[in-house]
Amino acid sequence: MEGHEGHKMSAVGMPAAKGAVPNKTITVHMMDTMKYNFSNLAGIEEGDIVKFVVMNKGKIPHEFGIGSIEEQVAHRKMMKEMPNMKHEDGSTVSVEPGKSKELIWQFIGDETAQFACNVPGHFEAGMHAEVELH
Ligand SMILES: [Cu+2]
Repeated sequence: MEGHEGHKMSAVGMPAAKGAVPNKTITVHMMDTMKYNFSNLAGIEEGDIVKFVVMNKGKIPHEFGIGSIEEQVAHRKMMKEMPNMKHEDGSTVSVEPGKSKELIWQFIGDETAQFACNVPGHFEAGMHAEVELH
């Protein structure tokens, strides 16, 4: 990623610093119907540190990744080229069926943040959600 200073790894923020205290917690259920069910997605604001508790309620693996729309496009392209790759880089968690993981993210910037499952075919089937940062 070019043009970003500091530790900002994405156009929509970065993983929260160690010890940072989340000011919001959002539960995410990942469903085999290719849907995310969020406990509360409204009201994420720039500067928020959000703890996402990501649970896979389905029978197949799913991903929960945070990025700008452009970053998610690039991510999906990579996943298609390396289909067996488990992608975990601070902005994404892969969760096996019945398991859960946490991802703590600090939202920075004013682009649209997109949450996406980039397992091949899932995004296209509707497994994504967007939130405007204000
Ligand atoms: Cu999925």
